[in-house]
Parts: sequence; C-alpha cells; structure tokens
Amino acid sequence: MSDIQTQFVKNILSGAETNRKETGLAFAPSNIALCKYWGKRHAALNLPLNSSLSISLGSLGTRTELRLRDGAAAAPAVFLNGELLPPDSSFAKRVAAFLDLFPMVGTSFEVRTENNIPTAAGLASSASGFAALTMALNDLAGWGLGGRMLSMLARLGSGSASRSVFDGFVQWHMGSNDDGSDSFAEPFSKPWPEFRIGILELTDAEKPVGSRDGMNRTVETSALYANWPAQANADFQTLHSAILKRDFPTVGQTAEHNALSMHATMMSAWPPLIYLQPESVAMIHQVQRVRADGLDVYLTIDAGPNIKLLFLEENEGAVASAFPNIQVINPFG
Ligand code: 2P0
Repeated sequence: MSDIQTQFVKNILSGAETNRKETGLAFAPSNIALCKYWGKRHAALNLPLNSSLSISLGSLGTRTELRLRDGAAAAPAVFLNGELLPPDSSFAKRVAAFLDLFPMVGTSFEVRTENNIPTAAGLASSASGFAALTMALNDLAGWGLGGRMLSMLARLGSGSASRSVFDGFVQWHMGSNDDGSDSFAEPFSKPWPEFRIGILELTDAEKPVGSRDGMNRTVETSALYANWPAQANADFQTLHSAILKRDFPTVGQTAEHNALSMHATMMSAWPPLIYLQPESVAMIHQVQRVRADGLDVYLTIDAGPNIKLLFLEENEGAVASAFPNIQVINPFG
C-alpha cells in the first residue's frame, strides 16, 4: 500500500457514510475491450496511457461474497470456485493487497469468488474479479457509492476492472490528473441486442507473461509503442460514434485493427511478447477468408492466444458453420 493509494481511497470515501454489515455480495460481468488498454502512466493508481472501450458479457462474470472474520488482523482467506487458494498464489496476494487499502472496513476477511466464465477461455477474470470485490466491499461497508466511484476503486485492483462495474458498452476515460481523480469508466449507448461475441478457445496453454508485466515491458522496450496511445485514442473515438450509429462494419474493422496493432507493439517489445499461437494465426487467416467471401465477421484478441469473433445475430448461423467450435455470447441476453 502506497501513500498515494491511501490518499486516493480517502478522497473517494470522503462524504460516504459507513453502514457496515457482516457480509457483502456482488456480481460483475466480464468484459472484452474493443479498444484495448495497454500501458500505464502510473502503476500504483493503474492510470492508463490511453482511453479504452469495452462490452460487458451480461451474465458471464464473477460473483463475490465478502465476509468479515473475528480476531486479529490476518491475510484474507480467498476461495476461488470453492477452493481455498494458497496465500502466496498471485490472485490471493492481489486480493490481499487490495483489501489492505480498506482497514477502516476490517482487517480480516473471507472472500468467496465464483467465476462462471470458463477460465481457460482467455477471458480476463481479474477484471470481473476486482469489480465484484469492490462492489461486495461497497455492499458490506454500506457506502452507497455510485458507479463512477466504484469504477475508480476497482481500477486500483486491476485497470480493466474499472470497466467491469457496468453492463453493456463501457468507456474508460484515461484522464489527465496526476491524482487519478478523472480516470473512471462509465456506460454509454443503449443496448444493441443483435450484437454477438464468439469465443474460439484454441488452446489452454498458460500465457508466458501476464498482462501487467507484458504492458510494462512493451512501454519500456518497444519503439512502436510511441504510436500506440494516439492510435488507441483515435480508435476509441471511432468506436464510440460507430456504436452509437449502429455501424457494425466500422465497429468490427476498428476493433480488429486495434487488437492487431496492440499485438504488433507487443511483438516489438524485447524480449518479444508473442501471445499468438500457430492456431491463432491460422484463425486470423480464416476470418479474413470468410470475410472476403462476404460474411460480416471481425475478430479481437487479448493478451493470450484465443480469438473472439464479433458479428450480428443475423449471421450467427453462418458464423457457427464456418467456426464449429465457437461459443456464442449474447451480451444483452
Ligand atoms: C484490455 N487487457 O483492455 C486489455 C487488452 C489485456 C489486453 O486490460 O495491470 O489485467 O491489472 O491494470 O487490467 C489486461 O490488463 O492489467 C487488460 P492491470 P489488466 O482488456
């Protein structure tokens, strides 16, 4: 816990009343970025170098129950899908560090977190995990914080968690203040009920480098990274207006271009970050082939090997024939 984090939490909670209960409960959806967050301007506050934009996955995400335990201050007991995690596991350590920011709520917690997203599908669970934990904390403490404040607190756990506080299309404004007070997420746009996401789980190979280390390495060593914030901020604007206009081809093209540009900056880091596997590259080519044949389908890829397809309901049958192993998600269903 750093002084700047402590001050940040104090600022967010100033004015919030505490009405503490024994248990807090919350659900937060997973999200997929159409304009990716890649690179930080401040590590402790998870302040990004570009704005990002995502779509939340409806009922797919994380449900978290948070309970206060009696007794002396202790590391939290963290259960993931019913199993107690070793305290030195990376998720348990990150949860402990996050809860340490809230000694005014308690100093000994039990955290029960359940993901209903297949963990191997490459869907970030830290985003929904820290969003659900933040919302469960808000429930337990009875702060009654609104979405903007919750997104800023969730951001301290994981940058992408700031977007998982909301349903539907979400924008995370990078902000410019050094104290992080204007870097928050908020929803925009009405539901787009025809929007579909297809998950292609190509391999469950462990990713060699986590997102946090990967983005830091890219910022520090990639000469191409210098161009990324400008492209991402332009893509953000294009996506924002194309979503409001329901211009699907522009949404798809911009999201695909954004994801592949992020991968290009990753590959130009040193040592290189190559998250794509041979199956991923084969699938990128297949998406291009079926699109050349007239099917309106686009892809996005996160810091891993699996591919996510973007398409509209009217093409669900054709996409499922072209990609038989697809798992289709209706984010507004
Ligand atoms: C995103 N990713 O926008 C991008 C695309 C991965 C690739 O946000 O260090 O786990 O906790 O702030 O949020 C993953 O990064 O990183 C991520 P931290 P986080 O979804």
